[in-house]
Amino acid sequence: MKTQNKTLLTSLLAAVLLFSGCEHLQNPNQAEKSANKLEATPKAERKTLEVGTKPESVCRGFNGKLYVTMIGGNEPGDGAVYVIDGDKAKPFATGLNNPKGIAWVKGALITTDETKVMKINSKGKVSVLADAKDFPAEVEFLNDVAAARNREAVYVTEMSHPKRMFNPDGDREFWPLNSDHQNKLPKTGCVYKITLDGKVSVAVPSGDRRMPGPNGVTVTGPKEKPFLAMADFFTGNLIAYEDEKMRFIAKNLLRGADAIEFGNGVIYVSSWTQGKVISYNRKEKKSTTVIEGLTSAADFFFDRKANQLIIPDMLEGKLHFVPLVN
Ligand SMILES: [Ca+2]
Repeated sequence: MKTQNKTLLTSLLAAVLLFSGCEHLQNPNQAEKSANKLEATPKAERKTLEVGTKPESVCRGFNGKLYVTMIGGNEPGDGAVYVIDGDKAKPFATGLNNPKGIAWVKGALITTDETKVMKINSKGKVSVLADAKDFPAEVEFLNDVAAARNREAVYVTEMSHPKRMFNPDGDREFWPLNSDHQNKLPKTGCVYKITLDGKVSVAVPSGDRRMPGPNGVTVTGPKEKPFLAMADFFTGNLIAYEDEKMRFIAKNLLRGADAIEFGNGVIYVSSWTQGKVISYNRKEKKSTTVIEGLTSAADFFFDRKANQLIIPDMLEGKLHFVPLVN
């Protein structure tokens, strides 16, 4: 039993992803009526695509296509980035370990891979953008990647290790909020900024109890004054960081929080442990379910042009295309 739980936990660790800031890259093809075709369309359709073992994050990249990080199994080098071509998912870049967040910037896809950040060119060639030693503090579990608005840098979350957040005897069961276990979390979660020539700096510092384990990060706010917003995996808090200050957007909104995206006057948030995606109306302080009943809703892509979410269900090996109603 314990072994099974450990296996689940291992899957979990591998899984936690985030939002990727690829929103301005739409290049939708013709409206496609067939339920099994994959191109983003102006008229989005609800559909599901089987992609392989442990898809974690998705974004739009080269040639307007969708690119998906695939954690794969536990063997070193069995992780990959797949490209969605028609209704097939095919290897695009291989030899990764456990890639998680992905975002598209100028001339490259950027993905986290455990304690490294990798850069992938248009041919699928992988190089190291930032190695563990390039960070100003120890990194354990790099997760989400969001592109800066000028697409010349990325923001990457260091979630700190999720193994400390779960009861090892449970099935993806978090320790209770405000428990001793929460108090013992190391508060090393933070967000880094990495330029496309590999310079690493702290974008959101660690040490705040409200954000022990940031999973998702996104760039939001007005054009002249953008700021970062994070979804905390352990607490379910949504946090903004602006003018060097952290503040709540929502407290304990959705534990297991993974992706976070702003749009349509709401905030979309997924939960990896709860297998659901919600939209949160901040003015009304009201959550509405977008989709539920998944096993592990990971780092979805908000396809603004087609007004749909593309949600990896990591443990089921699927991508769900979910049109938005508003
Ligand atoms: Ca792997």
